[in-house]
Amino acid sequence: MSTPAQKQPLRICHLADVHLGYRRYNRLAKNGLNQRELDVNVAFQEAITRIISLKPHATIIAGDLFHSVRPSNAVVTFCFRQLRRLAKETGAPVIVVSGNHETPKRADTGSVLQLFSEIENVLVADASQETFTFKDKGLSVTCLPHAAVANRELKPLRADDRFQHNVLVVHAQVNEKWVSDFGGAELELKALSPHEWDYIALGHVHIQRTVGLNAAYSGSLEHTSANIWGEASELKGFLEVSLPGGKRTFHPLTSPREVVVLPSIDATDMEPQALTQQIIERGEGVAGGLDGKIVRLSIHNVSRETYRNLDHKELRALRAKALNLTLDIAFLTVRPDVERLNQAGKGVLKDQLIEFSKSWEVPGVEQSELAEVLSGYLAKVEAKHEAS
Ligand SMILES: [Mn+2]
Repeated sequence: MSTPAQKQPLRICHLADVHLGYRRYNRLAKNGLNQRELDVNVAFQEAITRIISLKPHATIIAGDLFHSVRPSNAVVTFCFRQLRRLAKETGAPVIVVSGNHETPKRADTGSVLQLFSEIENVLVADASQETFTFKDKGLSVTCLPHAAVANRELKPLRADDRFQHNVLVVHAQVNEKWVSDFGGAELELKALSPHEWDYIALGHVHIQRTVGLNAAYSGSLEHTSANIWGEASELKGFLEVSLPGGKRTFHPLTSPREVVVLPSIDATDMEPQALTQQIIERGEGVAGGLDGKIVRLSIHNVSRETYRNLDHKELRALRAKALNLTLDIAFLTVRPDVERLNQAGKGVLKDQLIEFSKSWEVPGVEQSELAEVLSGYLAKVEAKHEAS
């Protein structure tokens, strides 16, 4: 006789895409770590502390806990201590599912995540479809790590009726919307039998989004996407999910570094000095100051000459204030006068040149002689141009 499912409500914390070990820009923190790597650690630590204070019945990490297959010893140690703290202080299971970033290409490399399964109450699904059950909570959690989805090794997805709460965890790009990272396995929501589950915890998309009625991405904990600018205004955090019912509360973090996209500048006909001034005004106009932020400013239609003559010393001083200031310069590709000459065609240009030369007076030189000399030069230039 099977044990009847216990009728108790549960609260689950769902986070994903932590990307521990992510590094960008060449700023170092006081302890020698890359500043952005440290930022990601701080965000993870904040998330763990806040989850502990919520006392959930389980925590799910839906993939990309690490940014790479072989994270540094330092960040593995940091992660080990944070997961041990979470498992110990919540006294509840922590389920870790592998994402595309930490999944090795070759199975014999082994996953770094297996190490954490040595912590009491931490369960890891790194390579294949697995189901973890918790009788005392009436909870069954089925996990689809990246490798299981990418290898198309999906077993039939069915909820287990002996448990009151059935949760599915998947690291994949579900439907084509909101692509924020490459290398994810692609799936349609209907392939996950969504009606079977009380909740589907998704990882891979770095912004918090709901997919269908009972599935959601919690988003990343910091700005670690391939295109951080496109997601600059999105809050970073984790979800708290109540079962049954699947009511979700998003808990935004306070620690993630601010990413700012400034209004672009059209530099057409702008003198170097004026352009330098406008870049500085834009930079200093950032609400709350530029200090420590990650900022992008796009400038269109800049001629190479104007760019060379910008006040680079002043711009370096401006850049030093931000953690990173990216000037995205789109150079003018075609100079209008060259274009006009090209359109004119050879014969036309020669006629125009000779016509124009009639207004010149060169002492001791006949008009016809001048026309001949000019035609000769033009022929030489054209021959050189065709040879190149
Ligand atoms: Mn990711």
